[in-house]
Amino acid sequence: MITEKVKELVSEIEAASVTSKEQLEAFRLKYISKKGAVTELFDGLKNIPQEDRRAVGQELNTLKNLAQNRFQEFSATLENTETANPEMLIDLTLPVAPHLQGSLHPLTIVRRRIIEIFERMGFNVSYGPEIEKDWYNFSALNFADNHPAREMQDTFFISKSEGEVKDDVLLRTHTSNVQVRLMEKQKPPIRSIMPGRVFRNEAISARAHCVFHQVEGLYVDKNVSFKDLKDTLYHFAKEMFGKDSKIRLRPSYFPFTEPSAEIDVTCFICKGKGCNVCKYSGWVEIAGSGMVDPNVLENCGIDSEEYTGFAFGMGIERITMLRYGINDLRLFTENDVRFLRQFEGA
Ligand code: 2U9
Repeated sequence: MITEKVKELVSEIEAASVTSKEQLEAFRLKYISKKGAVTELFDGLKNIPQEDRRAVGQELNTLKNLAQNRFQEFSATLENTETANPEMLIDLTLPVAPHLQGSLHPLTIVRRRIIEIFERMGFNVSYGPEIEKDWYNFSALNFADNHPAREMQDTFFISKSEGEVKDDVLLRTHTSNVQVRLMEKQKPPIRSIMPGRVFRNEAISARAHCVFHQVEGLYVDKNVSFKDLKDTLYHFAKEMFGKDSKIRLRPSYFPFTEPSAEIDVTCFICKGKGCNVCKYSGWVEIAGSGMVDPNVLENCGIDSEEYTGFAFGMGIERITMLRYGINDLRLFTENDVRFLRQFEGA
């Protein structure tokens, strides 16, 4: 009787399969635990006649070993499959790791905004080379032969000629080379802005850098007037710095424009009351500008009797520093993430 029960259990245990912790525990309870089937059979051993007890005891021991070995096998396989399958180890109830979003560089944010404002006024965007010939950077723009910008201490030269003929090659000191190239190949009307990188031979400090960014602009057509220049820059200032902004023009001098003017905007930090950004004047300088000198138009193949034009130029670093209250130019190139992260979502 007991031998039949043992045979039954042996085939049951051999056929058993366990694929989860719950099934493993059920197996343990059913066969191995103090109240399990094997223990129950051992308890019945005392009712077996003395002469058979030894043989049955051996059968029961074999059964007990089988149950324990199967239990060990099952728990080893379960452990292996759990570690081999990493998904089993992921705690799906944990909060998700924060998703770090990159941010645009502040100079990119401001350059894009400047472009957007002028595009809405009908300007397109033009680009040109950073390595340039003397003609496009200086001579066409009316720079005198002895102008200080042509000296080594102000401009990075790639090659410099010794004699009369100016065939110097240099890193452009402004994006005005793009205007010259544009006028050479396109008849007016021309209404374009020129964003780009420019180079000057300066020692790096909080206020100066040897590489910086400009946006220049040019509008050439019949009857373009100084009023058009004023209206355009007034609209730009309102869009860029707030609708209550006012502008003022101060007389200035550039070789390529006549008359020339510096453009100031009412300080958008203190609203004109006076603060350390505007040095207690209520105004901050944002651009230079003027009517394109007739000599420059002629140098670029445009009839100065028929056409007039205005031009302007601004430093993107300067506008960005004003807008975000940044006090050191070097922050733009150091790539310190503590600085850059402040522009997330801007
Ligand atoms: C052509 C004709 C005229 C471009 C101009 C300025 C005034 C100017 C400075 C602002 C700050 C450069 O970044 S900065 O240092 N620029 O003041 N630029 S008018 O006039 C031109 C350009 C090209 C053919």
